[in-house]
Amino acid sequence: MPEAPAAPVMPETTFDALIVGAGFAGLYQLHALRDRLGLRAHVLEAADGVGGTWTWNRYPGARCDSESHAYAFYFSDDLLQSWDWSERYPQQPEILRYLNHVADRLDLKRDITFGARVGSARWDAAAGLWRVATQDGRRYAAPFLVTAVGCLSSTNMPDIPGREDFAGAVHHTGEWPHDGVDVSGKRVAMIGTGSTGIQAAPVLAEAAAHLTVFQRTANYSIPARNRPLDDAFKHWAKAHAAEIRATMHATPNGHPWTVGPRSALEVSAEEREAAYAAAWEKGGLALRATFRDILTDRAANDTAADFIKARIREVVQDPATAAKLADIDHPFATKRPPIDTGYFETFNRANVALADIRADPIERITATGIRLRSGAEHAVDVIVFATGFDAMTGALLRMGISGRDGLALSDAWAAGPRTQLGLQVPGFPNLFTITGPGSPSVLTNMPVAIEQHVEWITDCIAQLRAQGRATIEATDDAAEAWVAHVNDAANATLMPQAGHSWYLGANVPGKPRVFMPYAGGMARYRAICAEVAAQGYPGFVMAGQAARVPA
Ligand code: NA7
Repeated sequence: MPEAPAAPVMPETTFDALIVGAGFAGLYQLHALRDRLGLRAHVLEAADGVGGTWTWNRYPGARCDSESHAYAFYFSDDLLQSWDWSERYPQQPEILRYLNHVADRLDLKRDITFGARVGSARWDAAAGLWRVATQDGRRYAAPFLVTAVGCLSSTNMPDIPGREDFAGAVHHTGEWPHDGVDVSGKRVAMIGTGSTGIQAAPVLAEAAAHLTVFQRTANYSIPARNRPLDDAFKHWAKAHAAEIRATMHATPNGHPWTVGPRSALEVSAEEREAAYAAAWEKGGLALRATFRDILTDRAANDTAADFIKARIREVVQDPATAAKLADIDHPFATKRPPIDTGYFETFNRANVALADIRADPIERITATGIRLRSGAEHAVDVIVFATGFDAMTGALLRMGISGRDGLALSDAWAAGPRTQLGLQVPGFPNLFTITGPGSPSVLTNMPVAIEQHVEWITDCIAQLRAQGRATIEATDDAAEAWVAHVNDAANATLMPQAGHSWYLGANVPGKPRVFMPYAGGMARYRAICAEVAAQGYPGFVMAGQAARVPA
């Protein structure tokens, strides 16, 4: 038989640095490497536009839980002064507009290739280059590879039997169709009650004929108290940008508020109740910062948990539904605490039902809907999977990264991610992971974490070049010590007590159970990273020869 003609090999384009992803992280990294260091930097982005997670998460009600004036770049006064947010919490389309504004203002799009999903990235030690190929065969090379792929970008689609039999439409919230989904007049099943499901349910309920929320784990949620921002606030935020930035840099979660100095247990019951009631009225994530020990002391946490459960029982009129929604099995804020706009109130609507799939699990999907173990059938037209992500490692492991001696990242991380500071992986020279596992990332207001990583990486590459070195790589010992420290930091909190959280990888079958984000706080982490740089990068090895470039 004649041999099939070999597929044509595409020419390789070489840059000084390749960046994967054009969300917050990739955009700032491109700007920093190109416009501060003068590198020929280039971004590969799978989507057809900038936006990262906000390109894909277009589900009804998609909104950021960080307050808009804090969910922005603070490295540039021009960007701060040239943008106005319209609401307390930004909606997905507005965030996309903001990121396009950033990309246009900094003239970034000319150095981004869209529609380029990375399929492999291989360290070529002889050439000192990362050789990167997109899934459709385009080839690139660069000495530096920076991943800016986000922590929550690889969707978790549960393998429920019978999905292919379903005659209706199936959508995951994290891959929502760009032109929307019309649920009017339809019966909708929504599986999942994390931040996403809690945002989507009220909006789906408004539009659909009927909504059934399938709850495996009951969840806390705090009212967002979203509202339009008035001019006075907009002026205040711009005039006080430096103070807001300083607060976000000083506080553990990178949000524009500080943690209350008192213990929840040192005040009277009345005072505590009043403090929680004030935080509930104000709305938003700051409730978890009412007292300093909510995340570290179980008895203190119980006071916050009991307060929220009492509010759920107050809001939800049907006592049986209220009992299921308030039957929460983990301490408050040990899983990502959602904030909502009318979530619990939604269950007072005549067209909304709650299915407790902890008590009666889903057995299979049928042609007409969802069948539970008891035999109960829910006939629906649309199934919405609000089932989250293969968080923090999923997107990195999907990229086919291999380092020195062909070491696959999936093998290096077989027992869980190992990094030095969440920034580098031993065996993978010149690879930097923005908001990688082992960094504060998802436990913080993301743009704050991203700015710190981008600036550290940029300074590090500048130092390397100034010293005439070609490569930098984390040492094995440093990664070992950092993983131990990440574990210690998690164990100093109550967070590992939520055994089914995605912080631990527990939501994805077969994923190693390792607490992935750094729970020691953004301010402490920032100080550690700064100290490492000031000390000449202990825990990293700089090697090889390159032309010296003044820093
Ligand atoms: P989350 O927080 O991972 O929530 C996913 C939800 O889906 C959660 O309620 C899960 O229940 C549920 N789930 C997951 N798999 C299943 C299966 N197989 N069957 C039933 N229910 C399931 O994802 P989100 O998208 O809501 O939020 C992710 C982050 O995005 C969020 O924290 C913000 O940072 C933005 P479980 O609790 O595992 O029992």
